[in-house]
This record gives sequence, structure tokens and C-alpha cells, in this order.
Amino acid sequence: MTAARGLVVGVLTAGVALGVAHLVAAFVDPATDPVLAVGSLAVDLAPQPVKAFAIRTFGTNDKLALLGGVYALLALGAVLLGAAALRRRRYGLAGLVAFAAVGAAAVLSRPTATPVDVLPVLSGAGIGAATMLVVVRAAQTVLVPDRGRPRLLNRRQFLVTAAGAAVTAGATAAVGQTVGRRSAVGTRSRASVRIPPPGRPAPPLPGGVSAGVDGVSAFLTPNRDFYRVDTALTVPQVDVRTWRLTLDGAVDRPRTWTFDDLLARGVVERDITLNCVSNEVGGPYIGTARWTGIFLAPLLREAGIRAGQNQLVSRSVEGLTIGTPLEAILDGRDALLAVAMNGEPLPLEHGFPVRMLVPGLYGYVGACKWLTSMRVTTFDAFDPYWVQRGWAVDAPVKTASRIDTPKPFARRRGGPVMIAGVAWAQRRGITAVEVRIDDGPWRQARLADGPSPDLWRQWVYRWDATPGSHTLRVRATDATGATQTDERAAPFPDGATGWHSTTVTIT
Ligand SMILES: Nc1nc2c(c(=O)[nH]1)N[C@H]1C(S)=C(S)[C@@H](COP(=O)(O)O)O[C@H]1N2
Ligand SMILES: [Mo]
Repeated sequence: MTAARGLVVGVLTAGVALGVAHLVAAFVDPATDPVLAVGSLAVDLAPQPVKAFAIRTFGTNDKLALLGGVYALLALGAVLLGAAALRRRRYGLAGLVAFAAVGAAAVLSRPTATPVDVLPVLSGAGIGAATMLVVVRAAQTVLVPDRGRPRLLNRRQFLVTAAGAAVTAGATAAVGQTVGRRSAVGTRSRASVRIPPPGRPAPPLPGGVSAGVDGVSAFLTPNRDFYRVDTALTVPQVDVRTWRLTLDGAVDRPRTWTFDDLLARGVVERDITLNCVSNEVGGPYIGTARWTGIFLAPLLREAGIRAGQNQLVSRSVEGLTIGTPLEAILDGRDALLAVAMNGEPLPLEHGFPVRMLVPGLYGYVGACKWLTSMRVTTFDAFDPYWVQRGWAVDAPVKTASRIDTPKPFARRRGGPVMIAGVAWAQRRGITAVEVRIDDGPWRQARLADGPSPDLWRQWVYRWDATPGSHTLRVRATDATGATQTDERAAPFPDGATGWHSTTVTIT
């Protein structure tokens, strides 16, 4: 019975504290919610193998899994807290202070933290403490053997108090959630943005870019299907009216732009394939979009890059840094500050209002989302976020290919079966794709049109399938003549290698 009451005291205290913190955070900044802050801190501190495991196991749900873990730990802590509070209130209060201290430390550890950011933790802890005292009092009334009066009354008192606290916890959290969504400045700001028509539209895609086979990824990935990889537990909410982009560091003329300043330079449109270094062989973290943006190289040239510089460090509004080789931006490729994706302002998840895109580089070295500053420096002088965590400084995209259809373990009838998929080698371009059935010879697949080396390329091979279980393999060759190696490498530290294969059954 005592254990059960301890559980109730602890869970209610924690529930009210977190509910209140969530509510106050909705007004301050959703990212100051202590649970999110602890989660973000865990993301930043997680050793590389843990991160790789999380992305591999939970994929795009890695954030949900992480928050689930934080809540599970919190629940455990809450039970201990409740038990301590029932023994002595002082112990309970001390436990609560310890929790609040962890929350406050996590909030203040965010790269963009300001002192007001601890307001949600402090309010939560204060009201949580009051809740704990009230619920403990109610619980102890029941514990004391109560002569004369029916026990039921006291138990009812406890239950009423408990129910009251539970409702408070739920209501504050729910109101916080609603306010948070309403106050989503980014959503409103995005709705107000008008992107002018591009002065230089992307050339129309040739009809032949599609291999014309069901089950192959769409050539242009719809925004809602575009993979998302980032460290942001809450999507940054940016108001374009107050947003600024600065360029400084080793330049002669540092600059600051508003969103309208950038648009006034005139926008262009480019079809570019973007992929993630964390993608496993055959994995889903790749997509192609029609991006609208402004060329990045002229902005840097106008600012006057001093001699001896080789790195551009971009920083996002939540403080993440990405380091791009200056050479890659200035060598004539279509490095962009993108403002729109497939004809609409950048979705919040993909970096609204402005993100960088550098064709031929993995996203973690060239595609900073929610961009707010760019600094010209050297690789010696600064290690950006992922490099601090051991990922490669220099990360050009590796040549790769993927079988989209048939799916693994598919069952098909014998006869002609279309094997098809995508291959990519941004900047170089794909010149050949070959398919191998079991231990047979490599056979040339037919390539669909490849209008730009910065785009993935679809391919198809018509296979006369015979009954049995078969392993299908694919490998691509890029325009330098290099064919993909079959040597398996994990994504860490500079991208996976190996041939994608899939097993199917023909009946
Ligand atoms: N601000 C910010 N930008 C970021 C990241 C991030 O974590 N934060 N992740 C990078 C990585 S690893 C990749 S692969 C791309 C993914 O872009 P997408 O989510 O729009 O597909 O964004 C890059 N830009
Ligand atoms: Mo990535």
C-alpha cells in the first residue's frame, strides 16, 4: 500500500511539474521544455556508436524513441521521488530540486540559451513542490490508522486530491501543447512568405528520367516523403521578419541580409539530389527536389575572402554548425541558399526559411538547415558539430546504387521481371549500372536519362526469372570510370560502401 502511494505521489508530482514546465515553455520557447532539453543534451552527448544504432534501428523515429527513453527514466525517478517524499518531505523536496537542477543544466547547455530559458523548469519545480506537499499530506492521512471515522473517507480524500493533481498535470500539458502549436511563429511566417518566380527556371526534366517501372522512387521526391535527418527535437520556429543572415570571419566586407534582401538578388531553380552520410547501403536517406534559391558563390566573392581560408562554417538558429570546403562552393557547382522546395517555401522540417545546399557533398557538410550565419575560416581553426563527433571533415558523396523493385523477399511469378532502382554519384554522374543474378555474370541495366550529374539516375533490367530463390545485386560506375567496390563499409565516418542486394522468390 505504501509503495502504491509512493508511486501516486511521485507520478503526480512529476506530472504536474512537467505539465507546468511544458505550458510555460510554450510561451518562452518550446525548446526550453526541460524534457526536450534533456533529450537534446542526450543527442549531443551520445557517443557515435549509440547515434548510429539509433538511426539504424529507429530511423526517422529516432527522436520519438529518445523521448520515450527520457520519459521512462523520468517515471522511474518519479517513483523513487514519491517513496522518498512519503518517508520525509525533505527527501522528496531534495529529490525534486535535483531533478530541476538537471533540467536547468540541460536547458542552459543549449548553444542558444538565455537566462529566461530556465523559467519553465523553475515554474514546474515550484508548483511540483506544492503538489507534492499536498498529495503527501493526503496520502499520510490515509496511512494514519483513523479510529472512529470510516477509513473510506480518508482514502476518498486522497483519491480526490490525487485526481485533482492528475487533472492539473494533464490540463497544463494539453494547454501547453495547444499554445505551443498556436504560437508556432514559423508556421505563420511560412504562410506569409512569397517566393518570386525564378529568373532562371530549372530546365524542364526530359520525359526519359523515369525508368517507367512501378515501385521505383519518384524522380522528384514529394516534400512529405523527403527524408529528414537532424538533431532538432522540436522543429525550429523562425519568423522571417526578424530573421537575419550574417556573413563574417575572414572577409573584407562582412554582411547581414534580411530574407527580402536575399530574394531581391533574384532566385534560380535547380534539381538537386541530397543524401545523408548515415544512409546504409540500400537505405532510404536520399531524395531529389526542385530547389529555388540564390547562388552562394557570388555572395562570398562580393564579401572578399581573405587569403588562406578554406572552410565556410554555417550555423543554424539552434546553434548547430556545419563546415563546408570553400573550394566546393566556389568551383562552379550550383551551391545554393535554398528558400523553396518543389515549388513551396521550405517546409519547417527542411530548414525554413533558408538552408544551404552544395551538390556533391553529404548533407552534414553542405546542407545546413535553419541557416542564420556563415563564417569564413580554416579547417584548422574550427571543428563543426559532426566533426567534433568523429565524422570526416571532407565528405564527397560516394557512388552508390539501390534496388527499389522487387522489394526484399518479394514473391513473383516466373517470366519477365523488371529489376529497377536508382544510382547516384553527384558531381560525377552515373555512366553505367550493372545487375547480377546469383553468381551469374554482370549484365548492363538500361539507364534512364541523366540530365545533370548532380541528380540520381534511374535504371532498369529486364530479367527472365526462373523459379527458385534468387539474390539480385547492383553496382554502378561513375563518369570517372570507377565502379562501386563490393567492400562493405559502415556509414561512419564518411559514408557506406558495398553492393546493394536483395533476395526474391520466383514461383
Ligand atoms: N540545422 C541543421 N542542419 C542540418 C542538420 C542538422 O542536424 N541541423 N543535419 C544535416 C544532415 S546530417 C543532413 S543529411 C541534411 C538532411 O536534410 P533534410 O532533413 O532536409 O533531408 O541536413 C543537414 N543539415
Ligand atoms: Mo546526414
